[in-house]
Amino acid sequence: MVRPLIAVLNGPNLNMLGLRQPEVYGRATLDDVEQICIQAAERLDVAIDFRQTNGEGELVSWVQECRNRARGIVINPAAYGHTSIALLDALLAVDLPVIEVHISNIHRREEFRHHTYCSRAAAGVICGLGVRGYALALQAMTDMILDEDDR
Ligand code: CA2
Repeated sequence: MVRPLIAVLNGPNLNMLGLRQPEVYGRATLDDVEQICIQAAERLDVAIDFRQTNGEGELVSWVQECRNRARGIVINPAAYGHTSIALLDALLAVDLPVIEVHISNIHRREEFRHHTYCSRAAAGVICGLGVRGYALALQAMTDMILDEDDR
């Protein structure tokens, strides 16, 4: 059986993880996050495509590319979550289940981080649980795909 593909997309500045602001984002690097996702995917028997970009347009294109390719999208949109209607439109148009992840608890932070456009397109949002939020999102997405296949 072909393993279902889940796209794990990361937005701007997440390539800096672990290098600065460990008090906010912890000490794990983006490579560590990828390893966490690879291990979770092996355990869950799904395939992942893990990517990061600093470009809004590239992130929008990656979401579009998921159509007819992936079964779901786990996305940490980073700051584009707070600003990008283009990203929201892409997530709404792609017609796939979306789970939004934030490493930090955006609701305990500055007011401008409390709202994310992406949340309107998301089946669920995980924030404040550190990088383990990615593994939890993959678990939830796998459950959602299995539920869909059962129907
Ligand atoms: O908590 C999250 O995962 C965020 O999506 C991270 C974004 C931030 O804009 C969101 O409000 C919440 C920032 C990612 C940048 O991460 C850095 C890590 C280390 C040093 C500098 C930036």
